Amino acid sequence: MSMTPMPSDLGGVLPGLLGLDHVGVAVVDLEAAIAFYRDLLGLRVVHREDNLDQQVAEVMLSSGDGGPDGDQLQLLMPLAEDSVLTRFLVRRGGGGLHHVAYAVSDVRSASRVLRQCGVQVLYDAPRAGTRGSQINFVHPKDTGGVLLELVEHAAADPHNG
Ligand code: V0V
Ligand code: CO
Repeated sequence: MSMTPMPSDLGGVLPGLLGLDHVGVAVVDLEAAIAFYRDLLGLRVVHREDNLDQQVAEVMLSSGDGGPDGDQLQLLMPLAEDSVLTRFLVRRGGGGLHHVAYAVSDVRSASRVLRQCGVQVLYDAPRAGTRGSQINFVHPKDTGGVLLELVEHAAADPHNG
């Protein structure tokens, strides 16, 4: 893992980091995965959505109310054969931990600061995430091998601050 030294004028602190938001798990069979986490573990489905930009079907589950203090699990199944998620599943030969998402108050400034620190942020501008959020990603090569998502929730989202 290559770690880029933080410029001292930035203090090494990402602005507006609010905390862990969700863990993304890639699955081949979405309904089977929902059955496991909902019916066996007792998590609640708090949201479902197809994200055509990311080419994924997505289900958010939580053991709490799905709010900022509750844990959230995001199950992801590809909607297209040439999607990044399909590549991930093929490469791994099945599902697995796909990404870890942190909530930030401002995804543009967080992305800018990381970029200034030499970190590979994937998109020039944020894209559409779940429930009207705006998202960006840090390449796994800069994070110790885990794809990292930055998510800024929509102001009107009642589930998240
Ligand atoms: C690939 N690699 C990963 C990985 N995907 N490592 C850890 N976690 C992952 N998820 C590694 C792979 O093992 C290779 O390592 C290297 O990266 C290049 O592999 P690749 O198959 O050529 O992968 P790429 O470069 O085609 O794609 C990797 C990136 C891609 C990260 C660029 O997955 C991407 O654009 N992700 C952002 C979009 C996304 O993931 N959307 C789905 C979630 P070696 O072999 O070189 O060591 S959507 C979502 O979360 C939403 C909507 C939401 O929360 O609201
Ligand atoms: Co996500």
